[in-house]
Amino acid sequence: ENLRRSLRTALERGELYLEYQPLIRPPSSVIGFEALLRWRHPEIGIIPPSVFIPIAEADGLMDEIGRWVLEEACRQALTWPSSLTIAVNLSPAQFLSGSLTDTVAQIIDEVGIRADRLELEITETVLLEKTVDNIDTLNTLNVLGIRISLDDFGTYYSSLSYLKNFPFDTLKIDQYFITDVDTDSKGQTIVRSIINLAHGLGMSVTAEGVETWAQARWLIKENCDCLQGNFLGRPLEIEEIGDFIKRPA
Ligand code: G
Ligand code: G
Ligand code: MN
Ligand code: NA
Repeated sequence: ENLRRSLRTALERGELYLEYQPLIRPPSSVIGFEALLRWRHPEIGIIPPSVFIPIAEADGLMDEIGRWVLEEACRQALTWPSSLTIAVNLSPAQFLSGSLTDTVAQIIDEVGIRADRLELEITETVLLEKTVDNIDTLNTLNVLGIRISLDDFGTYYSSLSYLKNFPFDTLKIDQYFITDVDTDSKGQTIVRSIINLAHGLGMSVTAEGVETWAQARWLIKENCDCLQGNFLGRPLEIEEIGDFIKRPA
């Protein structure tokens, strides 16, 4: 309740900021970063998004915060080499707001970033309702040249009909499946199938939460297109990005 009140002013006080986690094409090229929202609370310290995003959504603040995230991430990406992409997570409220495509089009225009450098990540939960509208939204974004990733794939209500009906460019396999992918044979069968399915549908695959060399090696062997996780690069502060990009591959 205290948090709720201070979240209302967090944005204007500059307490929200973004970290950037590298997306790696095996074996080691940086192809872009995923923006991850953080809140530096003056008394409590750093509060993770899993704590404050639900509050922001419940209080109707997520549209404004989400807009700020998009603009901030795009401005930041403009300072990087132009081959690098920027991935931004969308909250369900943002996706369902009805104004998302206008907002995104306006921001990329204002910031002056190429649309194909922007990737929007959505989770399956937003697809459960208003399906026809959702397909329209995704198609419009696609026509603009923006790429769409299905985040946290494999958990929740994963439905194969989403893959048939929605225009995703990338499928991000949830960390849940990656944790023991080097040792668990059932999990391996599932991940291998997801990779083949995605490739068959013309999508690329990103593995999330890669924490060990053994996991990375297995995924590379199975033709996973992109790896993300603390083993390859933890979320970075803005000032750390330059060095990370320049590091020897
Ligand atoms: O960074 P971390 O692992 O704490 O993120 C936890 C969750 O918060 C993840 O599900 C992530 O997708 C989500 N998240 C991080 N940044 C943003 C953001 O800018 N907007 C939205 N809607 N979700 C975010
Ligand atoms: O839901 P989404 O995939 O957007 O959330 C990504 C979250 O996963 C971020 O909060 C990020 O901090 C976290 N994360 C990224 N890499 C790793 C990792 O290797 N291990 C763990 N445990 N979490 C990670
Ligand atoms: Mn994500
Ligand atoms: Na995820």
